[in-house]
Amino acid sequence: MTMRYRAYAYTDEADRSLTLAEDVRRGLTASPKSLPPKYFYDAIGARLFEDITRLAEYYLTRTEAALLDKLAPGLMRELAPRDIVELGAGSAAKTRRLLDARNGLRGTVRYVPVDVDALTVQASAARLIADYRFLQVRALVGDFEQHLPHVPPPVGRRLVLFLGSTIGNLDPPARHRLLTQVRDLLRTGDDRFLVGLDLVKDVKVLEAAYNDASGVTAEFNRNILEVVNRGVDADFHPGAFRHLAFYNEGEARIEMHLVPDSTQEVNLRRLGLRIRVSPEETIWTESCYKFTRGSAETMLEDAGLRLDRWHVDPDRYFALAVAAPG
Ligand code: AVJ
Repeated sequence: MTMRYRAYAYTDEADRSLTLAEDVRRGLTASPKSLPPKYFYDAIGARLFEDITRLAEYYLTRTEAALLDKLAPGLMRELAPRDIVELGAGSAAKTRRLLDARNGLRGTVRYVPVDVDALTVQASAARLIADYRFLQVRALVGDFEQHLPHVPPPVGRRLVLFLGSTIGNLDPPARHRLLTQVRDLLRTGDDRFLVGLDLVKDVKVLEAAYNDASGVTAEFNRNILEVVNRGVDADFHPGAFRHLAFYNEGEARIEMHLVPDSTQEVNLRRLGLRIRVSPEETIWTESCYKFTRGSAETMLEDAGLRLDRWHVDPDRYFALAVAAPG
């Protein structure tokens, strides 16, 4: 690929399977049992998530996309970033809405996608470089919860992106850790952080988004057991587990769980482990925290950031928050 592309890897397949083994052992020997949601996204899981984003009930992706389309020209003119760092960049589909709005502005922009999947990063970089003449890509193959300190110093005004309400998957301590590292990425008072936040709303709307009538989210949820079976040579029967997703009002989060229909004895051969999952138990697979302007301001301020702009869609379903160094 051209000089306009560089990639630096801080994790590889071996690392990831080791981390998976550790995460599975910790999660499935704890009470309640749990598995980290990052293991949803093998090839099948990534496709199922793409399907979820097209579901009528799952409003998040299209609501954020419409907001981005509306705001991008003003944001790119106002912020005119030279350096765009994106956490969990994936296929960079969302980023394109910002880059399209930059066409016509002068000068080069450096894009730093941070993603664990080297192939996804490389493929999206090739397409981006072909489509945007002003773009240079300096990829960071790594986990945004561990490797943000490896993000190179900015080459100009910086915009850090964290879209899709993926920040909602982090529990408060992990979220605070990440936000303080984002704070460190912002070097001057002109740098900004743009984060997508799904908002607290009618419980029926929230629960429908995670319990779609066609059962795609249920399949997406169960697929994590296939990832574990492959990763640690286990013998889970995903079909013996029921999908459960509900809104925990007190914690302002959707919780996704897997519930066994009957007691399941599971061998995790690579871990030398045998576990039992009884029907009174669940395996907690994901938390999706929901935000208000107040909770967003507090979490940003706690990390040394300041809420600078707050943009919501007409239904007040989703927000794009722009934060500045505090
Ligand atoms: C991609 C993490 C934002 O939390 O809504 C979709 C993942 N889980 N349906 C979310 C998800 C169940 C999604 N994020």
